[in-house]
Amino acid sequence: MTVRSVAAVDLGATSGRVMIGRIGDGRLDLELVSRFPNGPVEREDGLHWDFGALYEHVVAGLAEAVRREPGIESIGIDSWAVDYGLLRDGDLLAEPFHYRDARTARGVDEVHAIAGFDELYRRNGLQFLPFNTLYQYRVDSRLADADAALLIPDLIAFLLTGRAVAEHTNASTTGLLGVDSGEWDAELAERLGIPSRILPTLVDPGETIGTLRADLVARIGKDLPVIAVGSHDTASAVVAAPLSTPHSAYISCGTWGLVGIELTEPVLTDAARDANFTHELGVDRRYRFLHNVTGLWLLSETVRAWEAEDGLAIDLPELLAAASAVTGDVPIFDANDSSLSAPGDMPARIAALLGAAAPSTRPGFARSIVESIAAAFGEAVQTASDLSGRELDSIHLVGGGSLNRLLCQATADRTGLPVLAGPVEATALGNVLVQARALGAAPASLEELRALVAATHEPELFSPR
Ligand code: LFR
Repeated sequence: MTVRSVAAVDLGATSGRVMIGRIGDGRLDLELVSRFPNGPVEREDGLHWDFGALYEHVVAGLAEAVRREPGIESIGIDSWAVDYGLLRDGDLLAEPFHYRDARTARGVDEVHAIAGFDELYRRNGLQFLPFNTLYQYRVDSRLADADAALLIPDLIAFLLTGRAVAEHTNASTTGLLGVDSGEWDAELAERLGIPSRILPTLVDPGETIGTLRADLVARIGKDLPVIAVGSHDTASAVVAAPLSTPHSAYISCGTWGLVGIELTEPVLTDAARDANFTHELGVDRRYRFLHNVTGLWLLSETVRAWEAEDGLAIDLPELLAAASAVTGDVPIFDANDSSLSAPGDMPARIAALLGAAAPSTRPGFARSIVESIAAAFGEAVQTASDLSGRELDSIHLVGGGSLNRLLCQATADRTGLPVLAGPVEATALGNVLVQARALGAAPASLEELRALVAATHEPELFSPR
């Protein structure tokens, strides 16, 4: 067997990256080609993504990847979920909105006046998040002009190949996909005033979306196919979470902490709905039965505010080391409090939740944040177990949060379960694995793919204390 290589584009809410993935001869590894910042940008009509800059970074990163590794055989793209661009005759009508934009509140009220949350949950199986795409569509004044709506990875794939499709895992985060059927719920869309013509043909991870447009072949340096992967970043991350038994929970931790288990059948009970547990579609039609916990967003926004105050960069590892050294109990707050979701002065908003108990030092404050995230993780793990009736004996914590040792240990302590941390780049690895499988360069089942991850990326164990 030889080593094969692919390019993975992985766009997160705070940074994006292009990587080369290599697989074969017992190997599975990543080479970082480029990393670029991402985040909300304030425009006249609200919060957006600087999509033009992101797209340029993607194309430049792909060109550099091919320069470094001319043997690359394909491209896969994943990003955060729910956000989209509207097209008319192939042209982007407006810069995509950021899901943290405040306009969605009106969308929620309007949608729920037509179809209540209970009905929505029965149809789409999704937890309530105020930014689910259907709420955004409802208040998008450009919708009437559009002939297609593409989620971010699909939009990039369209710009690269000219083919407009909707990859299944990410499509499930719109709220317009039937949880049982896996097909567009056109009836619901039309009832909500969302023209079903904008919903593109669905494709599954592993299908080839198309090949690069001629001008991009020249710029990137090679004629390459774009292969659909689990284009929702969390779907890709869970592909590469080295779960070895159904009794393992996962936490995919970056900006968000996605806490749950993998199921083959949905659990559409009233209790699951009331606990706000979602059924996002996974690769190979598994369900991610999980709850969104506000993750490292709380820490990164806090650090951003302190840096603005000081006019100086803060060394995160140093801050976390000082936070680890804090002795005694720190107060915790509800990490999912809705006051913490918009960008802005995070320390003041957290202090308002903590009241008089708010730690007065920065290490103490950071410790409160980490412990509060871990407490919310613990609660969600317990709820996942209660709702599914499944006993859980370990937690795989993957993504950027796996580097945060304080968080990993606090999660083990608060759940009483061993936490297996890593891989840190689970999302990019999942992206690579699904491309490799489509190319015949990786095994067929998710279980075998995960075994390969486990063999090549040994997790670090945090035992509960
Ligand atoms: C994680 C993630 C979550 C989704 C949130 C918003 O990056 O994709 O799964 O709920 O971002 O899209």
